[in-house]
Order: sequence, then structure tokens, then C-alpha cells
Amino acid sequence: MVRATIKAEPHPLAIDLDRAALIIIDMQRDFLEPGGFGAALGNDVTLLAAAIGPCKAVLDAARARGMLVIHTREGHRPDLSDAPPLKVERGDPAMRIGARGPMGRILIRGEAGHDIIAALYPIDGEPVIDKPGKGAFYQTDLELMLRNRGIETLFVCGVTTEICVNTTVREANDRGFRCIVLSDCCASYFPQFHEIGLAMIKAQGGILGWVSDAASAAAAIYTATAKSGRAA
Ligand code: C5J
Repeated sequence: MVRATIKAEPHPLAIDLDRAALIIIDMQRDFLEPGGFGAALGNDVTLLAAAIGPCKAVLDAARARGMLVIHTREGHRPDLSDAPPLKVERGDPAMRIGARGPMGRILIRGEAGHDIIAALYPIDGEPVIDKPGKGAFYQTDLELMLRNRGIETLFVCGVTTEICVNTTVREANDRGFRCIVLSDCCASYFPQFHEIGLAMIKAQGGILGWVSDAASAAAAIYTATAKSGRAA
């Protein structure tokens, strides 16, 4: 057991770092780069770029410690058999899920746009969860992976704050996992939704989890690793 105290809201939190994992939600080209799903829905994708540097800082700390790092990708099978028609039928037909765009078919597994951005690309040994929904637990083997590794706490990063991050945190909370959402490692196309999304998590004594930031999480991870004398 390696105890670490994380500066967080609504209050600092002591956790066992040996039972913590980092999950990075949907940092995919389709959400962060022009020509993808986010842009097809009319969003300004540059608003998500602010999360990349902080995510990388925490990712480096987690990798240095040998912490479990899990990446997720939202997307669908090429035949769309796992995509609810309700989800596909939104927006301009030329720019819907499955339509062909500059980075291949939008939000389809195996296409360039579906992949994770270069700055945060998974390395060997880091599981990538392909999820058909907003929540990372829905129709995936994420819970099984976490239980098999004895994980209790998740550091949560990714996009978008109010959609896939928030949904995943709610799913995790109901399953008994403690979530620490790193505010600057998350982003939204709507800055006000980002703020509200974080506020909803930490309200009422942390009804869904805790909110911290990249510097606090990385510092706690590096400090504990130095003290315990263990790095991967
Ligand atoms: C959205 C996501 N916003 N990853 N997906 O459609 O948040």
C-alpha cells in the first residue's frame, strides 16, 4: 500500500496509489481535430486543446510510476450494428456517424479520426477500451479489468467534461469506484458546461467524486513514488 494525499475539492483525499488507475476518455482525433465528429456537429474543436498538455503531464507521472493507464475511444463498428439509429440519425446526413470525412468515416473504428491523438498515444501494455456509448462502462470490459487489478480509485481525464467524462464518472460511482476528475485535463466545446460538469461532481460533499488538477495529481504520484522507492 502506498498512501498519497491528493489536494482536491470538496476536500483533500487520502488514497492507496497502488489501487489507483488513470483513465483518459476519448482523446480522439474525431473530437479534437478539424474534420471529425466534433467539428461535424458544429463545434469549435480548438477549445479542447487546452486539456492535452495537462493530460500528458499526468500520463507521464502515471507511466513513471507504472500505474495502470486505460484509454477509451468512442466509436462504432463499420456496419453500424452497434450504433443506435437515434444516435446516427442526428445532424446533417453528409456529416453523421459513418459518413466519410477528411479523416475517414466519422466515429468508425479503424478510421484515422477514431484514433487517439498523437500526443497521448497509448504505449504497449495500456489497454484501449472501445466503447459504443458515452459511458466507458457501458457494453465494455472496463469493470472487469479494474476489478481484476484491485483498482479502487480512478484519476479521470478527457473529453468532453459534461458528456463522456461525466457519464463515466456516474457509472464508476455507482459501481463503487472513487473518481478524482482532473479539471484541467478535461474540456468541453462549451466552457460553461465544463464548469458546471465539474461542479456537479464535487457538490454535496462530493456526491459523484472529487475534483483536482494535473499538477496536484502528478505531484502526489511523483512524491509517493519517490518515498516508496518504487517506480515501474
Ligand atoms: C461526445 C464525448 N461529446 N466523448 N462524446 O459526443 O464526450
